[in-house]
Formats: sequence, structure tokens, C-alpha cells
Amino acid sequence: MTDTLTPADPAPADKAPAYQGPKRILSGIQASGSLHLGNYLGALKRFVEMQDDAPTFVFVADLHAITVPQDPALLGAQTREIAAAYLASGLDPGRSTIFPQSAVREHAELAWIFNCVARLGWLDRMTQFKEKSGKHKERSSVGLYTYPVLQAADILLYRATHVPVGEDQKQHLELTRDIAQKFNNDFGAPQGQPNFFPLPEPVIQGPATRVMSLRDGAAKMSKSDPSDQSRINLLDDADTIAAKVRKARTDPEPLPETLEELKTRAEADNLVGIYAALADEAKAAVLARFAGQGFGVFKPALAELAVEKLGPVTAEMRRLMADPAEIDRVLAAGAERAREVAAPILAETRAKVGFWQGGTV
Ligand code: AQP
Repeated sequence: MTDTLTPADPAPADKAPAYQGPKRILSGIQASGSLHLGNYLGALKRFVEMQDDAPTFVFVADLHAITVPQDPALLGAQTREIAAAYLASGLDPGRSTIFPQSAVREHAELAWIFNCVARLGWLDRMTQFKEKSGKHKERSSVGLYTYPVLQAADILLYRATHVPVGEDQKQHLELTRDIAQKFNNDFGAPQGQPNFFPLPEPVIQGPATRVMSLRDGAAKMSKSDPSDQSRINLLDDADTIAAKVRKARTDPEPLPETLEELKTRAEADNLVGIYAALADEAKAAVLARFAGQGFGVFKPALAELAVEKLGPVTAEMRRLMADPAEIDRVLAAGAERAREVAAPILAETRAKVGFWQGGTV
């Protein structure tokens, strides 16, 4: 679990009236490898459900991807693959702005300004850096360390108010709120004016905010897990999905009747959560159907459901990936629309910081 952020140098309490701009939704996924069921249930499916609520910005996080080594020959294809997953999951480029992060250079510029707003003590508490850098902290890139500052820039560049993410991103969202508040206080609004940046809300909802590995109920399903058996990839075929579910680690007991009993059985809980999220049902409803049954019954039912729900997404992804020019058209149009929103917000931010305003460069 993530710690609660307690800044070493806390921003003073917010004095200005609350931000009053429109609701905007923003999120992204790193272009760092194949997408898996955790990304689908914890993020993609949520983006699609929310896109009618407010203007939605969804980017492919390629600037984040290079915080760890990437093969330059593959990064472009990985970017298109994430874009294909967005489209195949149901994001509509007519309603949602879909773009590669690196194509909107304002992200990097705002991140620099925020690097000078965030405090080292705040970043030192980020648990994801500790997990990702492991024992070799001094060999990690500086980018991996300041990743959450770039994330704050991604969000606030669009003055996004709502950010759908999985549970693992909660701490980074708290940092974004602290950066926004400190910027508002340090450079903020003239007396009595509302805050310049919103304090964005994480939207962490649904039965699958933290899908766990199929091999270890205590580890998050992750792209970087060395075992491919630990995750269901969005591009896996039906036989592979069925085999992975069949081999998923479980215990020998039948499924219990109550959520209370399920809580103490991490692997069983994870599989029931996956079933519930795929079926759009509550976990209790899944237990009501399968209580007393063993995994010999439950696993084939889960595999069948996973294939039924993911099959059309996989097929559409493959179709789109066979036409990279079409994906590029969507990404280019999205980048243009994103810049139309981002550029004036960055220009105002630059003016607040006091950068030279003598002309356009
Ligand atoms: N296991 C998960 N369960 C639910 N949600 C998840 N997300 C990731 N894993 C799970 C959510 O997916 C979105 C995009 O994540 P990301 O790829 O940008 O970064 P990540 O969280 O670091 O994802 P991975 O798969 O764990 O990648 P690696 O292994 O490269 O670090 C986010 O909203 C995230 O919460």
C-alpha cells in the first residue's frame, strides 16, 4: 500500500477560493510493453466509461516510458499499440483527445517548472520509485525519480479535474495535488481570484483497481514481471488465456459464501475480482453463483468469460495495428487538439513564473 504523503516542506493552507474551471478528465498509459488485464480493467475500461462525462484527454506516455531503457526501434510501435488498445477498447477519437505525450512539448516544459516547485522530501516518499529502482537506486535514471513531477505536469497542463487510475497511482495523485497547491500559493491568483490550478481528484473505482499477478496474490499484475504466466496480455489468443487461467495459483478450498472469508485468500479473491470486473457484477454476486464450487468449475468459467470479453478487443487491436497510418492520423489530430488546450495554460503559467514576455519565440 502507498503511504500518505506528508510533505517535508508543506504548502501553506490554501487561501484563495477553489478552482472554478470546467470538469476535465485525463489519464495515460506508458508505452513500455504489452498491455495486460490489469491495465484494461483498472484503466482502459474506466476511461471508456468516463468519456461521456466531460472532455477527456488520453495520452500514450512515451516520455514516461524512457525513464527505463527502451529500444528506440520499438518505441514508435509500442506507442501505436497503446493507441490501438485505446481505440479497440472503445475510446472514440471524436469525443476523446488521444495523443502521444512527446508530441505536445508543453508537457516537458511544465514538468521543469514543477521540478522547481516540488520538494525533494516529497519525492523521497514515493513508493513506486523505491519498488522500481530496487537495490540499484544510484543506477536509476533521474527521470525515474522525477516521474511523478512529469505526471503532475501531464495532468495540470490541461487543468484536468478528474484522473481515472489504478490503486498504484494514488500516491502520485496526492503529489500532484501538493504541487498544484504550492504553485497556487507561490505564484497564485491576485487577491480574491480563484486558484490557477485545480486540485485533481483520483478516480479509483470498480472491483479491479488492483489486479494481482496470476502467480502471486501479493504482487501486482505488471508489464515488467519477468513471468509471462503472471499476466493476461491484451494480445493473448484464446488458448493462451485459457492455459494461463488454468495454471493460475490458487488454494485447494472451494469458493466461500462471504466476502469476509474471501479476503483471507489472496489468489481466490483476485480471480473472483477479475470475474466480477469482466462481468460488470459485484464480487458478492459472483460468490452467490459459485460458492461451494471448486476451481475446477470456476477457472473454466473465468477463462470463457475472459475470452468472450477480451476477444473482440484483441481482434480490433490487431486490425488497427495492421494499419499504422490510420493510427498515426488519430494521434496527429489528437496532438493538435491537445496543444490547443495546453499552449494557453502553459503561456499563463510562464507569465506567472515571471519568464521574459518580450515577444514570441
Ligand atoms: N495490476 C493492475 N491493476 C489495476 N490497474 C493497473 N494499472 C497498472 N497495473 C494495474 C493501471 O494502468 C494504468 C497504466 O499504467 P502504466 O502502464 O502507465 O504504469 P504502471 O502502473 O507502472 O503499469 P505496469 O503494468 O505495472 O507497468 P510496469 O510493469 O512497466 O511498471 C495506470 O492507471 C495504472 O494504475
